Amino acid sequence: MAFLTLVIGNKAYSSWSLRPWLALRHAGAVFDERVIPLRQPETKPEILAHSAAGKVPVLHIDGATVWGGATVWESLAICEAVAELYPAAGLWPDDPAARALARAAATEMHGGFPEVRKAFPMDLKRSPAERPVSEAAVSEIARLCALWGDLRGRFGLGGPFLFGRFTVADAMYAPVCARFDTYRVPLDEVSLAYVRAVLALPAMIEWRRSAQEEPWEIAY
Ligand SMILES: N[C@@H](CCC(=O)N[C@@H](CS)C(=O)NCC(=O)O)C(=O)O
Repeated sequence: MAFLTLVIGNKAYSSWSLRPWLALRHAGAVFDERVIPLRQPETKPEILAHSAAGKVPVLHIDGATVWGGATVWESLAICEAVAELYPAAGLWPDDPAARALARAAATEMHGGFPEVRKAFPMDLKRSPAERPVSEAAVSEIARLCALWGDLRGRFGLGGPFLFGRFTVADAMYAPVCARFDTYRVPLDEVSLAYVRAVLALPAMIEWRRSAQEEPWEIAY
């Protein structure tokens, strides 16, 4: 048994679960994974058995560590814990100013973009097809592209991600990249290249493959 267990929802639909899973994979962590299928009669009690917050993802850290055992909920807080558990993975930029912006970008995703999330639910079982962009989502898409373009332009020299190398900020935006791909949302060149880089991550490919093999279907 690994000292970390990540409790997640179905890989096809649980965008919040994907984020810390990517961070753990990027860190090279060995962890157990427990999938709780969403929207089933037993979903809520099963999740509540892991976290009183009643949402996945949840990370259990074994008591035999210096952490003395902990259960962490909320995707961004879990990513933070992974960054602390695996400092060598460089899950935040080294430069303090860049790190502050990476945290701001990650937090903006954690608390924002409700229209994009509503209009384009993550569905990794769906064949890619264009979906009209709702008026409400237009300004959020423009903000996403502007943010990505700004960060890539200022910090992206060392690699294809927002701060060059992969960081928690990319983990947080990965589901948006998947949504933009599934619904063929028109993007500028820089944003499209960024989406492609995220989707080409081996961990992302692995997650998508597992998602497509899952038996559960949810019709959004
Ligand atoms: N703010 C939370 C959101 C978590 C969330 O909404 N998770 C969904 C699955 S993607 C969930 O647990 N749904 C089950 C339910 O509400 O019963 C986070 O960042 O982890």
